[in-house]
Amino acid sequence: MSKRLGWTFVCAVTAAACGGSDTGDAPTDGATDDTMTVDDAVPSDGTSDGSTPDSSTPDGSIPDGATGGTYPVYPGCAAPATTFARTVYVDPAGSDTGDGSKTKPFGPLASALAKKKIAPGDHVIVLPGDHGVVQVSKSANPELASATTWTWFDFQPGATAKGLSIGDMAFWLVTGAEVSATRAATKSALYTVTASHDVVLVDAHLYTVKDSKGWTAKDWIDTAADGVFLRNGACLSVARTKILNSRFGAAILSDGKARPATSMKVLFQGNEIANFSGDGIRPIASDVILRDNYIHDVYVNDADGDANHDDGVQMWALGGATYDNILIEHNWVQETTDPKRPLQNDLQGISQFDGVSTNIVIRDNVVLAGAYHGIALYGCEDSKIEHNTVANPGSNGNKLWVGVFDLKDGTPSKGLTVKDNAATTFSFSAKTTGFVNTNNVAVPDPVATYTTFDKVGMVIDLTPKPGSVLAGKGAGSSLTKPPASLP
Ligand SMILES: [Ca+2]
Ligand SMILES: [Ca+2]
Repeated sequence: MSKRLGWTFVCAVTAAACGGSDTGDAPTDGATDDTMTVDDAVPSDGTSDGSTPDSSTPDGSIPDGATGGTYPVYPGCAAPATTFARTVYVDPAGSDTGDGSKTKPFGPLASALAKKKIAPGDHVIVLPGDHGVVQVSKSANPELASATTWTWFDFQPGATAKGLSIGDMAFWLVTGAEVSATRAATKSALYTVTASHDVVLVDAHLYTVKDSKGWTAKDWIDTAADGVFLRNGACLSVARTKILNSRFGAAILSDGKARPATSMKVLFQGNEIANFSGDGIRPIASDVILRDNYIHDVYVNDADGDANHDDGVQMWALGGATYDNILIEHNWVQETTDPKRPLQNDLQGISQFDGVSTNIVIRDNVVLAGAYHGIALYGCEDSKIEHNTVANPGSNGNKLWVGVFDLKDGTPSKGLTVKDNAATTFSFSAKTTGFVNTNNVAVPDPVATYTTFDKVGMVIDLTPKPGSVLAGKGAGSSLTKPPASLP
C-alpha cells in the first residue's frame, strides 16, 4: 500500500486523521487538499475571462443514461438478476440448525454467513431484527467468492445491521438495508465494498444515529461514522440510499494510477447525504457518475475544532494518478437547510484542487453554499462546467464563483468549456488554453433574481423572476427547488 493510499484509507476511516490540524485534510505525499485560505484561493491572475473560444473542446464521451430500471447500474454493467436459485430466510430469532425455510429460518445474517449457510445465487430474505456486523469476504466465505450468479440480501423493514462490508466478491444485490454504528464500532464505513465487481446497494438507510440534535462538535468529528466507502472493483451502484449523520458521506477510491486500473464504473444516484461533518462525496476514480443526489447540512467549522475543509463533492488526483470521465449531474448541494441550528460551517460546492483529472462534466447542479468555491477546477483538462446555478444563501457576503484555475504548480487548465452557468461571480485563469466561455450570467443579487430566496426560512425557488438578470438567458440549472428528502 502506498503512502498516499495509506493516508486516504486512514482519512476515510479515522476522524482525527482528517480533521485534527490545519493540514489534516492533506495527503501525505506533499500535495495539499483544499487547505488554502480563502484569500490565497483567489488566483493571482484574477477574474479575467478573456480567453478565446476553442471549438475543438471535446464534448465529452460520458454515456448519458443509467440502465437497469429498478436497480440502476453504470452504463454497460450487468443489471441484477430477477430470478434466484433458492430462497432462504435469516432471522435473529432463528437457529442455525434450521433449514432456511420460512418456518425454520437460519439465525441472524452475520451468523448464517459465518456458518456458511448462504450459497451463491440465493435470495436471502432478511427478517426484522438485528443481524449484527455483516461481512462477506473471500477469506471468510470462499464458497461465495467465485459466484457467477447474483446473490440478494433482501432486507425487510425493521431488519438492521451494525455494519455491512463486501470484499473480493461479485454479483451482489443488497436492498433495504438499515445499517447503523458509531465511528468507533466501524472498521471502515457503514457500507464498505472493496475489490469487488457488480455490487448494487439500493434503498438503504445508513446512519450513525437517527437523531443528532444533541451532538457536540466532538461527536460530529469523532462519533459520526463514514457512510459509504467503495474501494477498487467495478460496476458498483449506490442508489436511493439515505446517509444520515455521517462524517464523510461517501468515498469512491481507486488505487490505480491510470486506465484501465482506475476505472470503477460507479453509479451513485438518487441518494441523500443529510447532515455530515466532512466532505459529502469524494469521487477519486475514473468512470463515475454522481447524479440526482441531495447533499445538505454540513456541520462543524475550524473554530469548532474541525480543520477539514468541507466540500459537497471533492475530487483529486495525486501520487501520479489521473482520473478520467467523471460526470456530476443534476445534484443539489446545500450548506444548510436551517440557518438557526448550531454548528454551521461554510461549505465549498464541487471542486478539484489537486492534480489533473480529465473529462469531468459538471452539469445542471445547484450549489447553495458560502465558501467561495461554488464550483472550482484547478488544472483539469477537457472538461465542462455547464448549466449550473451557484449562490450564497448565507449572510457572510462571500461571492461564490464558478472558477477555472491553474494547477498549484502553475500549469494551466486546458480544454475547458464553461457555459450557461449562473453564479454570484466567475473567476477564470487567463492562462487556460482551449477555453470556451459563453453565456455565463453573474447574479450578484439572488434575492432580486430568483422567485424565492429566503435566507431566513431557507425557502428557495430558483426560477428567475421576470425582468431579472437571468430571465430569458437560458443559463443556470434546470433544478429550481430542493429534492424531497428520502424517508
Ligand atoms: Ca466540518
Ligand atoms: Ca474537503
